[in-house]
Amino acid sequence: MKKTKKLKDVLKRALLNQSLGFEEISFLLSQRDAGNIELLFDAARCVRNRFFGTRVFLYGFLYFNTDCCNDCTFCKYRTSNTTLRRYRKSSAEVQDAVSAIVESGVHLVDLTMGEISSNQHEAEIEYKRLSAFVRLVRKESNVPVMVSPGVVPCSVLQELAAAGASWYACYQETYNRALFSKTRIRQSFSARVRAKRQAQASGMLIEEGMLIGIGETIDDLTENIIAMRDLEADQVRVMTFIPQKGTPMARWEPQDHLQELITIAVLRLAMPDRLIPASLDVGGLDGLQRRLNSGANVVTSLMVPSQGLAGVANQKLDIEQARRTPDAIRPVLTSCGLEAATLDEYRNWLSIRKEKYPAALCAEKVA
Ligand code: SAM
Ligand code: MD0
Ligand code: SF4
Repeated sequence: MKKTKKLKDVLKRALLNQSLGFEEISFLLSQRDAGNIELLFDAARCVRNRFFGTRVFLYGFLYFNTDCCNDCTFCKYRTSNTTLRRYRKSSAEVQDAVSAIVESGVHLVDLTMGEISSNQHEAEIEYKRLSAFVRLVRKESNVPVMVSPGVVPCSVLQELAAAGASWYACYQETYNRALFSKTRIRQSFSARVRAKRQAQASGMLIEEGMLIGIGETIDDLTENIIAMRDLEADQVRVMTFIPQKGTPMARWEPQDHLQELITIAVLRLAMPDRLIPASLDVGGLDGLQRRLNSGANVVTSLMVPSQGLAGVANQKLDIEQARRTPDAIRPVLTSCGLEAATLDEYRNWLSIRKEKYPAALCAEKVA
């Protein structure tokens, strides 16, 4: 009873647009009672609707090169996983895939690849290809572009921004340095943060993200949310870790996704005006409604069938069945009282957000 009273007080503060501190965020993340969790979701939906109305943005996902030099313990695409069939799509294949995903009606194309070791000739070729793909999407459509190449040199970020990329996505996964070193093994924590700041300074918006179920505590999740807010990330995501065959974490207990839903709601209350994804890559079409009902306002990892492209957390789930397309998700949006935005509405949101945080101001943040 006392807990419900405290919960109502914290939710009231969030609904009044007051900033939540560490203790409040951690208290919200710890909710376990079904009735209290519903109160949390109600508040998150209310805040989302206040900032975004009934409109949802749709992101297409295009994983064009699944080679990777890194060895993240949670990821199927880690370099040590030799059981995997990898692909590197040709320019012609990427062109076809871009046309198909743009035609399906998405508001953004997310060009994703594994990380390439930085001082190789190969890397230069792949970065040039990525810039060319950004230019291709911009030339052939009005659709904004996100790039997800992992950590890349500052000059590459500048080139991607010049090519017309609006977004740089790079997920820290955790702000607990020890847990980072255990999972993103042999990678630099600070280089990953720095890349995001450099992207901001180059004029791109940034997406930050965290994983649930990799050995973190509630305090770690709280720190993640505060770090995302301090970074002024424009889009903030949380995904449940899905165990992958052929990796060191293959036998980890699969999670029930409830902590992800709670965390989506808390992200919404802590950062009301940010974009928050419901990823089809984690829970497929069946998992979409509950993610939207937790306060998400973007659907990510939309893909069209017959392109020979893979997802990340789930390589195949729902793709060839055409259950990850704008048409397939529309009834779910309707059932949540939501609808797809227009492309103009999305472009407007982007330009307003970019004006608020001009690159010149962000440049001061680069260490
Ligand atoms: N290679 C780039 C990088 O790591 O930044 C971009 C693509 S990477 C595959 C995109 C994200 O997928 C990772 O940052 C991680 O959050 C997520 N991911 C990878 N493996 C996952 C898994 N098994 N379950 C859930 N999410 C996963
Ligand atoms: C997603 N599978 O949206 C994609 C991916 C990378 N920027 C995004 C994790 O869920
Ligand atoms: Fe490579 Fe990204 Fe997977 Fe890590 S998460 S192994 S960097 S593809």
